[in-house]
Amino acid sequence: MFNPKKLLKALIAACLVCGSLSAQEQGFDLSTQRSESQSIHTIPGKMLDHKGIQLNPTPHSLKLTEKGQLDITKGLRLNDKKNKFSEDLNFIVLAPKGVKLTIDYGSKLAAKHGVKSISGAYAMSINNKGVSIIGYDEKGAFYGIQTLRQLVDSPASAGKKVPYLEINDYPDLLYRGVVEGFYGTPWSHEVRLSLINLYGKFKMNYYLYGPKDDHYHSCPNWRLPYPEKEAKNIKELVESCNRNRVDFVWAIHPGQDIKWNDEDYTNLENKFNMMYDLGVRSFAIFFDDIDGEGTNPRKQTELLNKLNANFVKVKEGVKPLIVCPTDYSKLWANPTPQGSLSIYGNTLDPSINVFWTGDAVCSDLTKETMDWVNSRIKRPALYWWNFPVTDYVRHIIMQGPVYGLETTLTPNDLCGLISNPMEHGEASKLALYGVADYSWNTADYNPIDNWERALTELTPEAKDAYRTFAIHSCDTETGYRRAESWETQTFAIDNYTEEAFHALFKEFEKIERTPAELEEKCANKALVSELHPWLIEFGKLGTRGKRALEILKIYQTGDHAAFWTAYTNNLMSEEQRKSFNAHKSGTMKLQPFYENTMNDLANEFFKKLTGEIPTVYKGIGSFNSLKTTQSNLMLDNDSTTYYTSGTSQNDRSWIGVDLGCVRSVAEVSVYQGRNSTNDVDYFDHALLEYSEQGKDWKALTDSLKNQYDIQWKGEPVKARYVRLKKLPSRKTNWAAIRSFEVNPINLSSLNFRIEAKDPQEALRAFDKHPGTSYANSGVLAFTLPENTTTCTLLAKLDASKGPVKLQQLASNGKVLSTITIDTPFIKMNLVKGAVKIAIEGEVELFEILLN
Ligand code: LOG
Repeated sequence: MFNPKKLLKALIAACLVCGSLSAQEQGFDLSTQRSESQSIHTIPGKMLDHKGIQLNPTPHSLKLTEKGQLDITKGLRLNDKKNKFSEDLNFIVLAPKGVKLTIDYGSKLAAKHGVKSISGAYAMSINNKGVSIIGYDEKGAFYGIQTLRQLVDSPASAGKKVPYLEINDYPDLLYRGVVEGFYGTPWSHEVRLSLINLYGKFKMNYYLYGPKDDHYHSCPNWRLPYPEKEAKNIKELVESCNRNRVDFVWAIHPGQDIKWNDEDYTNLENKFNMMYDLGVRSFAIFFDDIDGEGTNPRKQTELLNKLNANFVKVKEGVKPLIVCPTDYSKLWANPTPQGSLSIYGNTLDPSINVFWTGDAVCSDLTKETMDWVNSRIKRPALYWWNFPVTDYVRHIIMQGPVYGLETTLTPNDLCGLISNPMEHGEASKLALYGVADYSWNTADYNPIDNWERALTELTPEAKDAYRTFAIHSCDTETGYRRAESWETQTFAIDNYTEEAFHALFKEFEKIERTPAELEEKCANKALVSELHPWLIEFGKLGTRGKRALEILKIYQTGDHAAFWTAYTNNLMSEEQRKSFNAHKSGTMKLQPFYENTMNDLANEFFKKLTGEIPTVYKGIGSFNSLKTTQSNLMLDNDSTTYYTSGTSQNDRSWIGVDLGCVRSVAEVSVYQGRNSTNDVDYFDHALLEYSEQGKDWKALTDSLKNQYDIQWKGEPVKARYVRLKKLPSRKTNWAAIRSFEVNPINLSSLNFRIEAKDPQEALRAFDKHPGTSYANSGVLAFTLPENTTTCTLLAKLDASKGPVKLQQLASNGKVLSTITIDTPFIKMNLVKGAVKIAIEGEVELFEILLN
């Protein structure tokens, strides 16, 4: 679990040693602090029929009035009363003889037209007299224009005939937008500009600039002016924001090395002045993810109030200040009246807005969490939503619906919703489309409908392909969990209908085709290039999923050789796994289906051949994540990989294995932690236990204190389950296990001898676990136990690596028979007098079965 103190110490240490390391290189362990909650909620909402009118955000009131359409084929005659919008109308043809388009704003006028007295509110009517847009203020009129833009582009306005209607609309939340606040490569200038246009189009009004890896925003250069090129770019961003009626908020992140003295105060004010001169009129100070002096809340509020009085309130046109406190999440915020949030509440100028990320770093927006923080900071907080950010799971691309935001909230609960997106700006647009909708019209927010509309809006020419990719690319697997593949039904090999089989087969086929289709059709090439590495892996997932289904059918024909050949051909190589792990999709259902199907088939096959239950164990225990394929990481005979709980341990925690059947257990070893030397994620007070039924547990050891690696050997006991149970202790870290071994086989326990380059490794070919294998090169020889009559090889051949020879030898070393192995599945009868077998050549051996 996240221990801010410890992590931050590491961070500061790294900063001191390495000088100008980027934030992402400073050893800040993002993955451990962002996965507090592992529960996955279903996605509310359903697709609606919008009758060809595609508007985002959803207007508060839209009435199709009398039947009729305004013909705009001859263009529109602009009556721009305040002369402010001529540059915002490039989507229509302006013509002196066209139909009338009146745009005006002002509080009195607005009141007369029933427009709410809220910045951004507007009314629009389209009737036989033309189009009229009345804004409460300039922003309102601009938003009316955005609605008109979408209306004109909607299918309902085909042939340039816009339906007659009345819209009365206004934003619910004051602040709607985006914080570029992630660790990792900051967005490119082009992506930023493209996103700013999107904010304007969808009525978002805040863009906070605060990429952690911009050194002039953060440590070490926050005191210095931007170099010329960067300064010019920022100026351009401000201009683009102004055109889009978006407030460009420049954020500073000085807390890592700030000194609470006059010099640094002046440095800060100077920097603000430099930014002011570039056109910036909104400012934020981020005190997140820091340690040491900088976290002092009294000093923070003093500084903020001083800046507020001397700069914000004094300089022409500067908007209210925003702060991200160090206690930005309930996970570690001090709840007491002495805590920093209460200090903020009591001393911070009421005009200053305060960020809050919720109960955890990445978490749902609820009334409960807002009440909790608001009662302390004494104002409605500004919600910093860590979605769809993926800086803590960079192998993931989050394309799922925007949900987890309570729709009963009002401006009394929060003053705004600001999303922290992915470093992939184009791929984040899908989520921002939802953020815009929710923050504008909270009560009507419909997650599924919004997501469907977003896909159509963003990739109209390639919606199906983008949708197929997106629906299977939502979850973080171990972080802020999101529903994924919700339309796909997977199954176990012994429990499915033909219908489910065919539906899944079709889905995998579709997945296989998706990369080519999206790359070919999608007009947004910048999006395609961000998605590209994921698309490559996605296509491969489609292929191996489809093959897994085909292999299931082959298995049922009973053709052993055909099955084993197809099975081994569909296994992922180490390299394939590496590239999949770097760009994952389908982590919730599809890849687990592939893994489970392949494993189950291999296990069934082993049972069929031997009549024995394979020594394939399953992870069990009190943590939900044990039910996922993640738990295999402690059972894979590889102590460099580990299972991690993803949630805190408590006094009811335990982690164990199910041995598949009652076995005679004589040896257990458990290697705790994420590494072999010094991790904190382990049970520091624990007990090793076993059970036949999984109900009554008996101790195998005494209680173990501070024992990182645990080994037990003794009189065999009968058990199907073995577990490590936590005993009372104050530790609340996550728990990690590198290896949980029961009855590890070793050379001395065999009733035959093995000769190989690495005999210990070669045991994998005899471990009765068809999922493990030994990569033989050179000669592997083994003696035959008495009365052995057949030998079956489950192998995988690689023709490019040369021939593989198998010889049967007599006790005097004489070769009795030689064959060349040319199929991966071989069952052969032993020659009379054979006492030993020698296999020579490069071959991967999964199991050698002697009968
Ligand atoms: C950082 C943020 C990062 C996010 C997700 C805040 C206020 N700050 O835990 O820069 O992108 O988590 O990893 C953060 O959320 N800290």
